[in-house]
Amino acid sequence: TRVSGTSNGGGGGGGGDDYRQLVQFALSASSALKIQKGDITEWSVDGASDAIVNAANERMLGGGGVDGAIHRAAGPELRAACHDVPEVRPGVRCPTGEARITPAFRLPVSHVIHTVGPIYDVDRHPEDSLRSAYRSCLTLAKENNIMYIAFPAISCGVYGYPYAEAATVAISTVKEFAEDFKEVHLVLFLDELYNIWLEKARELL
Ligand code: AR6
Repeated sequence: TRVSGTSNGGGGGGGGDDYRQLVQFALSASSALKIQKGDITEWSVDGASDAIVNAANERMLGGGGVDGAIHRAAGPELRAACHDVPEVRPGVRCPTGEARITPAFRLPVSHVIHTVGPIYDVDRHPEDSLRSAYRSCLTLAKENNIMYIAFPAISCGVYGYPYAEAATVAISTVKEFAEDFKEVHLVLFLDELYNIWLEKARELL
């Protein structure tokens, strides 16, 4: 159910929502899924318990893509906080499909939830792993009383997950948590990805 084309939730730096092309779908009577273009490091909801998700790797000490952008914007304190996350085995702080939470430091949100999606061509069950990554983030967010959460397209960059298949996993998993959040945002950096995910949402919601 498409509810409307605009909203005042999320985003940073003021201005209207038009440039983000924000489209809103109802998940339940009191919650919405919002799809928009943009840079997730600028996303926040004023005065609310909010978090962004980082598409990290198992070491959890930064990297390229959205991970690099988040670490640059959060400042060196984020790397230190990640370093403090205990290793579950040598070099692994967050196994694929799991999630860990840290403060967000210089970012405008209160927390960063770090997750690790599958490397599409290497993982033997990429769909299960991707679903598990989304579920782990949403579960951890819920445990921390986060009401507003924004995801990037986990695994859709260097990890090579096909865009449409990833959208199906993301949207269907978010739907399972419809009652638990006020707003779930999908913040998509690339036009092509945004167009495909929006089409998928119209199909599934
Ligand atoms: N805001 C929102 N989305 C972004 C941003 C941004 N600022 N920057 C990039 N994206 P990727 P992965 C999009 O490669 O595939 C890292 O090195 C990007 O266009 O960041 O899960 C980690 O350390 C793409 O659509 O993550 C890991 O080693 C999406 O974010 C590895 O990459 C995800 O692309 C994880 O690979």
